Amino acid sequence: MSVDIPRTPAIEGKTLIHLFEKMLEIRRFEEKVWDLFGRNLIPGTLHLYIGEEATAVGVCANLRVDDYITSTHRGHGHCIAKGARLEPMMAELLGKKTGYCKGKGGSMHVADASVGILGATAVVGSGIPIAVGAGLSCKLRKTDQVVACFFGDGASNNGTFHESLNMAAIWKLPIVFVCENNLYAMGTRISNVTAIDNIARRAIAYGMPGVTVDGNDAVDVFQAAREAVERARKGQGPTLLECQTYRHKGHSRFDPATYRPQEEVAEWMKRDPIVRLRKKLTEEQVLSEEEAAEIDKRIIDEVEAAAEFALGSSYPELGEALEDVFVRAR
Ligand SMILES: Cc1ncc(C[n+]2csc(CCOP(=O)(O)OP(=O)(O)O)c2C)c(N)n1
Ligand SMILES: [Mg+2]
Repeated sequence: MSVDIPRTPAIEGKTLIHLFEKMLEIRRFEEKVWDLFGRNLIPGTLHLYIGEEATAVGVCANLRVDDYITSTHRGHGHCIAKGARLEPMMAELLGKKTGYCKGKGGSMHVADASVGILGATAVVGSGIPIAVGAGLSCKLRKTDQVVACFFGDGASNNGTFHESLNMAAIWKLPIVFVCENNLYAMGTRISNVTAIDNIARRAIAYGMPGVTVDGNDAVDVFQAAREAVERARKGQGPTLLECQTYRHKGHSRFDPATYRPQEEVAEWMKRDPIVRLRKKLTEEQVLSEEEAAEIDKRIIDEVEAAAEFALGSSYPELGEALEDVFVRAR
């Protein structure tokens, strides 16, 4: 089914529906974990991606299963968008044995090598050099795989960002550096720590294209990422893609985010990426209201089933604490 949308004639209806479904999957998953956390069923903390879904989904919709991503402390959305399954995701967050890391990693350490998720990490900026290593591996193995590297505006002031982009550009590595500029690094507003408005301008210094898009518009992100992924796949090197977005919640589950002006929050709430895409889909008759509601209902059921699976799973045994931590030397 093709739809005629200004500026996006090449995007098929089925792709738009895929973007909508994946964003909803992330949103409903995180709403559920917000609830479970409140019931003291999730240890540690959570960094929710609610509000930023269009970025992960728009980028990952251009990737193949054998392409790679690196993720961050705010990684649930990246992992779900790249194809992580809800059941082991949920179980990992609850610290259960059936989780992706057997319950020993938690929210900030989800990985699934079978779909190219090289891992989330709690150390800000540390995924960026890992993406460079993965990109170098793709190049040396002469595959046409691509790496999407997600990181925040805060991470872009870390030394690893500058060193990694420089190296990736010199070696023309197949990487899309995706900066999720949500205006804050914990409680620090970007204008207090970054002298330029658009982080994408930094690409000039490393001799690669830099593109800024509306990170709350899944179609805009999808199109810009498509170009960047194609460049990378053709051996033309990395791109810096800045997606301007906003988290609806605080930095973590413990943060009431009182440092953000109410008017700013209200303004961004009006730009909710899921509401926007749903409106576009129904107005352009790609989906009826009933079909959109049915998709949402199906996803809520899938998330509920994942939660039941996780709640019904066992915790790891104490004796397993050090398993999978060290490799025995031969
Ligand atoms: C190396 C390092 N420094 C500081 C921290 C504490 N910390 C955790 S998240 C965060 C802010 C990150 O901001 P940003 O990169 O913009 O990502 P966002 O949380 O906005 O998605 C900081 C400073 C950390 N985890 N690692
Ligand atoms: Mg940020």
